[in-house]
Amino acid sequence: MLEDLARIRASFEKELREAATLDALEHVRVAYLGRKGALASVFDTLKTLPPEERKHAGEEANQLRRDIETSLSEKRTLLELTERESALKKERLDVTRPGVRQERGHAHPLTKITREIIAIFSAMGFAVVEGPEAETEYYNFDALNIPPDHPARDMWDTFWISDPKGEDKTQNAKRKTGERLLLRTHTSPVQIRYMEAHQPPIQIIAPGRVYRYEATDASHDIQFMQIEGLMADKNISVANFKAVIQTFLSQLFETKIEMRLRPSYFPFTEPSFEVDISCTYCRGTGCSICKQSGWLELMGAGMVHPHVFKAAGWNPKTSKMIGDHFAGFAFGVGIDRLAMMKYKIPDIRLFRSGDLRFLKQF
Ligand code: FA5
Repeated sequence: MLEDLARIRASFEKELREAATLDALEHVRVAYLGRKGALASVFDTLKTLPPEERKHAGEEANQLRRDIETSLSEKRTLLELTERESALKKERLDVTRPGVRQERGHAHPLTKITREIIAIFSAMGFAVVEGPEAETEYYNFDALNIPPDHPARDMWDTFWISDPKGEDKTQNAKRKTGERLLLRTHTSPVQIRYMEAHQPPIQIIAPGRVYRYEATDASHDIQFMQIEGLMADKNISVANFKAVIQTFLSQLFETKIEMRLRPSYFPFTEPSFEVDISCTYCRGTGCSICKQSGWLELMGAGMVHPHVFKAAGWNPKTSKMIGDHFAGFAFGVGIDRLAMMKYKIPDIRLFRSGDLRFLKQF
């Protein structure tokens, strides 16, 4: 019996040394202390021994069980520690490892150029004002000297929010002619709104979205941006307009830009002109953007028509300010066209395409 116990102790110590993981250790425990383990059979055999032999062998067997339990418990503590250490090593945080780069958004090219334009005009003393995009027929047309049935209305076909003939049965149908709503075709209505609320002299710009019902191509969209400009004071002339626009263009393009004034017609200015700049995309040789002409139409402009001053309540007969030599110039620049020229963008439709390959270039 005592020999059996010595053999069990020896083989236990060997297996204990070899157990390198907690799982392996558990196997050793079951093999020696389990219900069907080596010690269980020792205790079964003990029962069959004569009493004088049983006492001594029983003490030895119990001693062996205590020794096995102690050894298992010590080894378990040791293995738990090493396994925790190696798990920690695997999870180690490397603070020097480069992080995952977060993509940052940025301003749309039209927003970018609008901010630049505003900065240039602000430096020249122009205040920045805004008007509604859903505009009344009165401000978009009538007050700008374009009464109903005037042929000039054909120049700006738009999206009506209520039926232009007033035949719709909606709430808007109750509006009188002039009060019907449309998506503004230009920023010029802001001129009237501002003049109604302020006294001369004035010097403003009004940036914003405008809408037109027309066919699209590389330089025309149904939605685009304009900046309106208005300067009204004594002795204002076309010379002032040319100086302001030349300064503006050379600062925006950071070089002297070739421009030309062409006679034109707008009901709200007299005289009226179009301002073209030499196409920076093809350097004036002709391309799809400038329709092979070498010039790109950038803005409509002119000297404010007296009817417009009157519509805004600035009456030369009743106002001391609006007397002799009082005049104003106004202009409406296409911001998309400026951005196309500055950033060399071949198609205006790219601005609202939502194509990230395009937008990420700015
Ligand atoms: C007007 O809108 C006038 N309100 C401008 C004006 C203001 C004249 C003050 C006199 C006094 P016009 O329709 O020409 O004019 O448009 C002005 C500019 O908007 C054009 O020169 C062009 O740069 C831009 N533009 C016009 N139509 C489009 C379009 N479909 N897509 C992109 N830009 C356009």
